[in-house]
Amino acid sequence: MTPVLVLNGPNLGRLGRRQPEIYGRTTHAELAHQCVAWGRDLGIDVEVRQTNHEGEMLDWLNAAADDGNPVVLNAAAWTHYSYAILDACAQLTAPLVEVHISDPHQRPEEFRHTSVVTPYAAQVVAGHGTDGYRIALEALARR
Ligand code: CA2
Repeated sequence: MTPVLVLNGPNLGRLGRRQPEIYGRTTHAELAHQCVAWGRDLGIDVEVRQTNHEGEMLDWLNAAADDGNPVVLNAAAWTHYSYAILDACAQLTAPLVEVHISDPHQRPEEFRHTSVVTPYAAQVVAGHGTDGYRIALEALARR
């Protein structure tokens, strides 16, 4: 079965360790564990990865396009400015769900109000904390 890839971008490896008032107390390791368990409940294979390196994320997205993996993507800060991420999302062949732990549109910084991912996303899940990943996996399991 083609696994669903949960791809997390820069600084999300620090989840649960800084800014809990915005991003909550769940660590990335705990989130990865939960995503795999949610996938098991939904009957889908889930693989979770996190990188601080844009080139690595691009390689993962390009491979997902070639292999037809559905993707849950939290591109973190790259969401707001990376045309390389935009081009890679445009190539995806299976559904993409964009996830944000916070709701960038409700945050005061103007730069967070733009997303290069949204035009290619079947759904955007934002502002549900790390539960947003479960919502995204449920959406992909329904397709
Ligand atoms: O709300 C989200 O999921 C974001 O994608 C998180 C990004 C931010 O740039 C986006 O605007 C919204 C930042 C990720 C940084 O993650 C940290 C987690 C814990 C502690 C420090 C940073």
